[in-house]
Amino acid sequence: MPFYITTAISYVNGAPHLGHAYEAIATDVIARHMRQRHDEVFFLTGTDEHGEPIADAAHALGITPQELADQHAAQFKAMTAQLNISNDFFIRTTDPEHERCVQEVLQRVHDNGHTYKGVYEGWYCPRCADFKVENEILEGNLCPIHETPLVREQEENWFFRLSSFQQPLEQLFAQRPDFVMPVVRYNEARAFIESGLQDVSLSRARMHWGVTVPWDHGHVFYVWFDALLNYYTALRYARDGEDLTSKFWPATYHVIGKDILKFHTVFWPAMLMAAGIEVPEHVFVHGFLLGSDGRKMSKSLGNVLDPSEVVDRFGTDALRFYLMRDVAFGGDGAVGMSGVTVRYENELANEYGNLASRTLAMLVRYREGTVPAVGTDPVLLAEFAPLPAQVAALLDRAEPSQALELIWQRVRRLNRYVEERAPWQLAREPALADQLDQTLASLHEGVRVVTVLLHPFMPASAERLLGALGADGADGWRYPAAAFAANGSGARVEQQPPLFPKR
Ligand code: ME8
Repeated sequence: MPFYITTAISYVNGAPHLGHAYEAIATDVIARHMRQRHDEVFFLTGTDEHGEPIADAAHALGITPQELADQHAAQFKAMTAQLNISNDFFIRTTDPEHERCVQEVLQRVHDNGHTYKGVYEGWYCPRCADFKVENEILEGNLCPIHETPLVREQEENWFFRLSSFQQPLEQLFAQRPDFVMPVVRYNEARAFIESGLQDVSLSRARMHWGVTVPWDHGHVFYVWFDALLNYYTALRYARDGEDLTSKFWPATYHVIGKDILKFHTVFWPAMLMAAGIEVPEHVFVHGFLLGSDGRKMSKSLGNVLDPSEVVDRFGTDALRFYLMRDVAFGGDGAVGMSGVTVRYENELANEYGNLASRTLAMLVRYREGTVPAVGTDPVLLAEFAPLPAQVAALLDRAEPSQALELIWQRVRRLNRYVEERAPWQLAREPALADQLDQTLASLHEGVRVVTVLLHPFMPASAERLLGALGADGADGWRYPAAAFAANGSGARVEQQPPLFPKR
C-alpha cells in the first residue's frame, strides 16, 4: 500500500525555528515508522515562498522576494539535513513546475464554474495572509494568532465559491470521523463548517509576488491556494519523467499545526473537489511549542529557540527524542534547554544508553561477544509480544508520544530485569550457566526490539546500536524485526562507546 505523508510548507520570511523543527521531526518519525511497515512511502516537505509577508520582508531588507526566498529556503533545507529528516523531495513554491501545475489545476476550478469576480472587503491580517471572519477576530480588532491589529482591506478579486461546498464538506466530515485527528480539531473544523461557509478570495490584484491567474493576468493567486496545492503538484515533478500522483495520491497524512486547520480541513478539500481531485485521507494536527513566556514560539513574537543550539550540545537524536517525549502530539508544550538536559541525562544516558552498554559489556565479558542461541525468557517474551502492534496502532492515530512512552516502559522493564536477574551473580556459579545464557539472550533480544521500534525516533543512534548488537542485517530495522524471538540469535556483538555520553 503506497503511503504519502507531508509537512506544512514553511514561510520563507524568516529563518527556521523550533516549531518548524518539531513538525519536521514528528512527520519524519511517522514516515520512518511507515517505511518500516510499507515498501512505498513518499515524504514531502518544503517552503512556501509567495505572498505579501515575503514580499514585505524582502522589501524591508532591500532585496528581491526571490533572493529572500533563496536565502531562507537554503536554511530550511539545511535544517532538514541537520535533523536527519528523510524527506523524498523538497518542494519550493517558486519551482516553475509547481507554478505551472497550480495554474493548470485552478484553471480547472475556474472552468468548472467555481469562481467569480467580485469586490471583497474585510479584516485582513498581513502576517497570516488571511481575511478573518467575524467569529475569529479578537477584541480590539486583533488577529487571533498574532494579536496584532487587523487592516480593513477592499479590493476586486476572484472568488472561490466555498459556500457551494457546504454540503459536500458536511458529508465528508459525517462519513469520515478520522479525516481530522485528534478529535478536538475534527470538532473545531466541523463547527467552523456548520457555522456557515462564506466564499473566499482566490486572487489578489495589487500583489505581484505570486502565481499569475491564467485567465486574468492582472491577478496572482491568493498564496494559500498556491501553497496548498504543493502537496499535489510535487508528485507531478519530483521524479523526472514520472507522475507520482497515480501511485501516491490521495495523500495519506498531512501533518500541520493547529493555526492552519481551517485551510487544510475546509479550503483544501473544497478546492480539490472543485478540481475533481480526490481529497486526502487524514489531516494530523499538532499543537504549538511554547516559549518561556508561555506564548506561541514564532518569528513575529521574537521568542524563538534555535534548534541548532540543542543539536550542538546534545546531538540530533536527543532533540528528536526530547520533542517527541516532552510534547504530547496534538497538545501544546513549553520547551527549554533545562528540559532537554533532564531527559538527556535521566532517560537517554542513564536508562537507554546504560542498558545498551551493560548488555553489550556482559555479553562480551561472560560469553565472549556471542549471543547464546538458547530459549529467551518466556516472561519477557509475553510482555514484549504485543508491543509492535501497539506501537503501530498508536502511530496510525498520530500518537508518537504515546508510542514512545510504551517503548520506554520496556526500556525500564529491561533495566529492572538486569537487577532482578543479577547476571554478575549468575556468572559466579558455573552451575547457573544456563540461567546466565537465558538472561543474556533475553536482554539482547529486548534491547534489539526496543531499538528497532526506536529507530524512527532516533535513527542514527538506533543504527549504531543495531550494528553493535549484530542485528543490522538488510531488514534489521524493519517492523517484522520488532518481534521478540523465542530463541537467542547467536549473533556477534561488540562493545562501543556510550550512545549518549555525559555532557
Ligand atoms: O503556516 N510550534 O507556514 P509557517 C509548533 N506557509 N508548530 C509551529 C510553531 C510552533 N511554535 N510555529 C509554526 C505556514 N509552527 C504556511 C503553511 S501549508 C500549505 C502552508 C508550524 O512557516 C505551523 O503550525 O508559519 C505550520 O504547520 C508550520 O509550522 C509552518 O508554519
